Amino acid sequence: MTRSPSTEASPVGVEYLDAEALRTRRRDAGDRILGEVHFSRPPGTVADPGYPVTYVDMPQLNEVPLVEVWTSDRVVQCGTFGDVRYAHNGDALFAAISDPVPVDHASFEQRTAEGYETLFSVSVIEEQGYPHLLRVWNYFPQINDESLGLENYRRFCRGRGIAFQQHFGDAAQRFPSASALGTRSGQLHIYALASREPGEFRENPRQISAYLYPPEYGPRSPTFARATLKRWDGMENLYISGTASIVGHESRHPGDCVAQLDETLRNIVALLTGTARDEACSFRGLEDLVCLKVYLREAEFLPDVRARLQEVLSPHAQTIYLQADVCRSDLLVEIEAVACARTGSR
Ligand code: 3EB
Repeated sequence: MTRSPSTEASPVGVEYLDAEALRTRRRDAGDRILGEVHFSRPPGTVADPGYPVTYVDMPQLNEVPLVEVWTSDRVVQCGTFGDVRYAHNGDALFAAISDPVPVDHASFEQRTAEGYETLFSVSVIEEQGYPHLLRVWNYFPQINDESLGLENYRRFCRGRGIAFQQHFGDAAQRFPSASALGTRSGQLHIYALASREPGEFRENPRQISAYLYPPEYGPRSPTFARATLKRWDGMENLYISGTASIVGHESRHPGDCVAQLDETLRNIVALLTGTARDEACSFRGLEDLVCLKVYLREAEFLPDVRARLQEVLSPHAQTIYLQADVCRSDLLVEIEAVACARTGSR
């Protein structure tokens, strides 16, 4: 079996590092890190490395905990604007913002909108020269609880939707790929990858576009694409949104985590093969996934899910398993991934 291409050689890469590998990386190449995301509580006070570091209170189920590290092939420049921290390298910008607003507070929607507006603001994304928002992550507590008569995820979608409408108008074709998951506690965290040159936003032929979901899923449809294709030099990267057991707009296989996993994998295969066909890319299937985050509603699903994934993934794929609330209460598993293929390798 040939080793799947790594994202490391690209202007922007992602790797999941254990504590020791992260220490080494920070020491030897800390000036080529765009950002870190830790899935655990903050480890007390640590020296500020300059680039964005986000601590998400989401239990990690791996025996050896891993940190999500976004890397650059050259020295990055770091900055702050308002509450946003960012790092950029000429091709891409990584930015993160955290807001301590309580989710059940009346201002949560407004604060979500403001968080996005700060991220979008001229000074961060545009003045620095990275107008193309490629991929966004959203994490906050109590995602399936109701506050002020509406589920918090749906309130989040309203706030985010307002910010997108102000920034993009109704141009759904500019929505980035995304994930939105529930944490155990803590702040509203939003982090994002943007670029100087555009990517291609992809939809899934098996699913209705999220921004066209009918109103039964909330007063404002979620504003995200199913995946973003970005070519960095000779590498094709597909940033796949959080993907779950949804066909059309309906959740499938209630109560059956393994059946939901298989439906999710069919959705991911459809994204990969559809993108390969329409964009003349080299993706073949699940073997092209290099980094995955697998969100499980219950830790007890881990053995079955891990066993099934080991059958279908490349042995070189890296996987972080997290216990998290998925944003529809009937969904038990959700997977986000990065696929990578060398251009012309098919
Ligand atoms: C879905 O397909 C499942 O609101 O940003 C997946 C990825 C989901 C991103 C978001 C929601 C989001 O609708 C949920």
